[in-house]
Amino acid sequence: MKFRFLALPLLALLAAAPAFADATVTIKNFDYSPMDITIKAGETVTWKNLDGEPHTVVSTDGAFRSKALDENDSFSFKFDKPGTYKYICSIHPQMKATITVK
Ligand SMILES: [Cu+2]
Repeated sequence: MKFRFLALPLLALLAAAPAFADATVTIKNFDYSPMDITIKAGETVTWKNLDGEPHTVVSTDGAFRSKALDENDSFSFKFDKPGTYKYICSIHPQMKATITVK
């Protein structure tokens, strides 16, 4: 019987989680974290900005481009093709990171 009391909050947690994100990159202190991640083709990366400054996520070869993300905004992109995807923040071009898709 105890299980019933546990199951409801657990289901609520699952429903609240973004089911589409296979990997998450946080943006904090003008850095992407982790800076380099490897995922599988078909997976989705979600970036979330935790800085008070706006940041963007812009592929250097044009594969994806976010709008300016304010604090706590997020951006997701699904990577269908294997490859190495370098990206920068277009507002602070010294911010660089890479997604590797296998
Ligand atoms: Cu930035």
